[in-house]
Amino acid sequence: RTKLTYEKREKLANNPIAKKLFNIMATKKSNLCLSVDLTSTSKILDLLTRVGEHICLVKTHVDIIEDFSESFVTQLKQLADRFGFLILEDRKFADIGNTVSLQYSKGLYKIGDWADCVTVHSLPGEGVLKAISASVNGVSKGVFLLAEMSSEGNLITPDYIEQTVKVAAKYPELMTGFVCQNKKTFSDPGLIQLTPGVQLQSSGDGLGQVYNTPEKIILENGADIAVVGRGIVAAKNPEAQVVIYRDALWKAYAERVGAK
Ligand code: UP6
Repeated sequence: RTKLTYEKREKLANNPIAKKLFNIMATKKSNLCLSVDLTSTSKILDLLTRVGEHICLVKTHVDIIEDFSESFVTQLKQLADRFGFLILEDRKFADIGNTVSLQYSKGLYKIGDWADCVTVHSLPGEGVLKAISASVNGVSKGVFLLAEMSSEGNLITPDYIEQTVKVAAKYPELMTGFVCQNKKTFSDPGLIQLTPGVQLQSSGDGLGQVYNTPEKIILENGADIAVVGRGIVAAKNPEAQVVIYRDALWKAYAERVGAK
């Protein structure tokens, strides 16, 4: 899987969002996902206006925003169209299927209306994937299933990881990829490895987060898309940092697949 180019893997993907992401990565030469963990809509929109051209995906935590509105969603989607990136809502759904389908489609956020893809925990079992599959009902949407976490002392075991990958195989149309940390976690080249816990300046945050370098996560750990949050968002000059991360990540990918 990790030796194949994104162009080749686009053809092997079943999920339409995975196909689009592989295509965007190859076209924009960016395997960088920006995690915009900010609490104000104007700050999020402003940052994306400045760095959108360098990213393939934006990851939101919509429930930390203090002034959420429908107009925010409209503007976010406009930026996504203008700069050619997709939107991942990192909701980490983890309840019984019925509750998840309500959380996905209803409430204040109506995540299913605007997010191209969402993150989901496998903990509750297959029902959560079944529920999202039913809610999506043929529209082009995707799921990144959490197989591993970046945080120190997390309770995920090798058996949990194996069962997670197994259950995902039953939903090829829905699965965009896995949130995970290791290249051995799954082998299907049509799925995307999304890896958080990436920073150049620091090795942790004092609250359990563990950081690796762009080179390590792409070359050793098999990441296809790297998630960078505070490394860019909290930097003095995010425009400069975004280019540094994008270049380092792309260079590591090019080396991995043996491209010039
Ligand atoms: N995230 C992780 N680790 C995981 C899964 N998700 O850090 O295993 C998410 C966090 C945060 C982002 O919820 O939004 O990725 C990482 O941000 P950071 O780069 O600022 O640490």
